[in-house]
Amino acid sequence: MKTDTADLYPQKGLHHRWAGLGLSAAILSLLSACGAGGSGTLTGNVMDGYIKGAKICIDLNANSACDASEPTATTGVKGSYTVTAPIGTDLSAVHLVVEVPVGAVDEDTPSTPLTKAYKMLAPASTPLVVSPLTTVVSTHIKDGKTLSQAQAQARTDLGLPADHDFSKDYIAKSDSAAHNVAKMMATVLAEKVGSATPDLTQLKVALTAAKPFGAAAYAATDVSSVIKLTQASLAANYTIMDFSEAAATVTPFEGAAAELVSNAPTGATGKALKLSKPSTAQPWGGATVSLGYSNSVGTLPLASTAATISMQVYSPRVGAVIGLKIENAADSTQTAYELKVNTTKAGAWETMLFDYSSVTGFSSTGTFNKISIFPEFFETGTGGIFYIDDIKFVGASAQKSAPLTAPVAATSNYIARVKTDSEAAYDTTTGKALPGLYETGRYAANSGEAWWWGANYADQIQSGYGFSKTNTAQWGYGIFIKNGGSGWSISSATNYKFSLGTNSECVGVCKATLVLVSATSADCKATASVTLTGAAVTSYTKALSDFTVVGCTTNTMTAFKQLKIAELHYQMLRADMQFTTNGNVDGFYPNGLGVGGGIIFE
Ligand SMILES: [Ca+2]
Ligand SMILES: [Ca+2]
Repeated sequence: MKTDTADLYPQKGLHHRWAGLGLSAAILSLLSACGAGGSGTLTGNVMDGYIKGAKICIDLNANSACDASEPTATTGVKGSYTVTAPIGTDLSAVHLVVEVPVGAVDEDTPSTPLTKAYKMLAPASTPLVVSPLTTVVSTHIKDGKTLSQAQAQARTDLGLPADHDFSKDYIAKSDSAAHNVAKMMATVLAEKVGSATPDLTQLKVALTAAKPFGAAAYAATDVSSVIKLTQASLAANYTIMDFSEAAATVTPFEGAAAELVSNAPTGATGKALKLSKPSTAQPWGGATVSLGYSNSVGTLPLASTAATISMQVYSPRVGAVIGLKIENAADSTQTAYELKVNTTKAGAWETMLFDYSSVTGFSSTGTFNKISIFPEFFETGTGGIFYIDDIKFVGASAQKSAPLTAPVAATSNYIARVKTDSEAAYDTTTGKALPGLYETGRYAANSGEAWWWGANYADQIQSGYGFSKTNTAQWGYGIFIKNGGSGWSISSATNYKFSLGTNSECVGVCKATLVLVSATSADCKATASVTLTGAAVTSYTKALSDFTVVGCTTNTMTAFKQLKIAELHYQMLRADMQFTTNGNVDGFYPNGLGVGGGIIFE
């Protein structure tokens, strides 16, 4: 602040208020005599760190934005500013507004211009400092409090001491504790208010978001961890597991003990995980927590920019190492990632963040749907009791996919096993009964175009083979398998497995189109395609989530899976055939498609 300048604060109604705040004699000496009006020059510093390149104005029309008609300045070195109020302005009734643009420089981090815009306020009657902290004071004044009431409430909200003076430059005073709180609050303002014109509702939302972190920021020796917690609380998130789910299970391993309990220390919501590791346990003893088949949870939507998991942890001691591992529940050969974080509280809940983007070589590629927790990871177990609750994914609002489910059929995964008697038996359009209720057949717009039609191998049926390049009116051909009953249920399946053969000329070129026809309506179906990769009968797995649904009441795969499936089709469409290698002198090109082996939804 500039106590050495001859700045004037000559406003009506200011003297009694300022005197009431106990401002120093040095500041009071700056005041000129009050008149019944007159212009007022306001000067001070804008900060959380000093911010250069921000716009500041006197918000005469109280819309929390700087309008063209309002006295405006740009902050200079050390965030310094000077603006002059018009004659007659009642500074006790207006606020200063600071618009911090992208690219402004915070002298805390001078080499990294700010990447997020935000706004700050301060009562114009106390203009020496405009900071994230004064923004809270202004918020309370706008909400109906007097200046002194607002200052008292802001101290409480932000965990500041009772004697904190909002008009003192905390940087000049080397008050790093207050500076920490300001940094935290600036983070919240950037995230919750941003460049929008903040109305009272937005300001209060920001304040509410900041409240849980004020005291921790004030007490922190390194505020970066508090900032990270603040950012995590502001980011989109979803609950991976809170242990109250009906499907919640825990599987301890390597000597650790774990169970789900309803009597965790106050602060848990519903059930929580109770964990301990005796000295006899392996250093890597822990527990896998899950909601589905194969110890899975919903697949994490990991990305390079969103790879943080938060957990509520209740530790018996400070400095205990908590490990958290993420891996693929269905594929143990996929790379897994482990992180260790130390507890910072004893006998109290704390939020712990596990940011996998900090792991050297981290890649979000793959499926991560299994979580294991390690108390006293690679420490000698003390047998101390740990509690875990509310495991959340930070940075996305929904899981990528649901936890795994068990394979559909208990006795056999096969819903159809296609085995033919003779070629002739298939050379009809009405199909042929399979063992059980199933029926199979083939179709084409013009089977006369095919050179070879309806053959059979052992354990396999084949439909068309050679097709003419010139008959472009024809779309192709298909093979179907029908359920003779009410249909197959695929509601709990994730994948569709089947086996197709083709001729060698098609390998890597031709595609088969897959069609699932619902039992509800022949128009309601799901389609996908696969590139044929082997001439011999080759097994393929297609994720059901890769299908496109058309013609149904609700055209989503989630809804479609609730319908029963009446028919399975495998088609070779003309657009997906190869017309490069000629198969014979009659002008037919080999584009065969055979179905063999089992057909499985699991
Ligand atoms: Ca304005
Ligand atoms: Ca819980």
